[in-house]
Amino acid sequence: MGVLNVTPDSFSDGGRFTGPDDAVAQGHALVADGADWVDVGGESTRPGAEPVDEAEELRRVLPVVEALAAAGIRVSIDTRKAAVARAAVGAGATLLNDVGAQLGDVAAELGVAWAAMHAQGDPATMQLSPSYADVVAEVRDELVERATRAQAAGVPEVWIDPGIGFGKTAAHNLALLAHLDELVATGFPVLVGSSRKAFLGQLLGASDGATGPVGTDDRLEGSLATATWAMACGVAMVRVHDVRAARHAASVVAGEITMSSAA
Ligand code: PMM
Repeated sequence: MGVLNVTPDSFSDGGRFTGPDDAVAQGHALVADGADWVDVGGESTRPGAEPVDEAEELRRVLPVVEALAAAGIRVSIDTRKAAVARAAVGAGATLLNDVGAQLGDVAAELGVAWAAMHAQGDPATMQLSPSYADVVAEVRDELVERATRAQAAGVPEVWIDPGIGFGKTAAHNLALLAHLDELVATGFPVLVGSSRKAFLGQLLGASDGATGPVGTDDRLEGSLATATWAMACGVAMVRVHDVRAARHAASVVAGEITMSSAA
């Protein structure tokens, strides 16, 4: 799943694709690089981000969803708002990527796939004091409860996502990654988004012996390491900015050897 944020303020690609034409071109580029899905988002959910009003979010995402879906690309809509989800599905999106895990009923009503992502708190405050007694069990149990409810309500395809970085410390993120097998064992297809996230900046900075984190554009090794690990754990989809590199890693994990390359 390739990330396409049509926002001025996302932590990594914010401000790069604010005009519809640039964003649509980037969506095509993600697919050319090997993405199966393009995940279009119009509201930044980075820590401390301010909420965006519905009209503005619709203005950002709808032309992009419409153009990419019309070109036959599988589009997911990354939103926390039911009205944006409905309009995006009307424009051709077929997966609700729901970082609040609240839109299961909307997915059921619309008859589209739903990805329920775990978050503790809202983006504005979620990194202030994340707290769990047992992060792996709590995240798993909450996701299974919501996913089971959505399935019963008639959602045709339900994904679960541990929500790396959403109300989690670096230690919480690492614990969730270390125990991805527990999410896979639930039987729901698992989606993981670790690409370029802050905890990777911290780990890579420490690896360099630096006092601070490395910048968002310098986190490829950590993004690939975590994506590869996730795939090896049986995760069905990774949400990434660097699609070509992740696609390469996926082809190695899957052992996609053709006759010509096997020689
Ligand atoms: N992370 C972000 C946004 N949307 N959706 C899912 N399902 N999983 C994630 O981990 C996730 C997400 C934040 O990253 P971005 O600002 O690069 O989009």
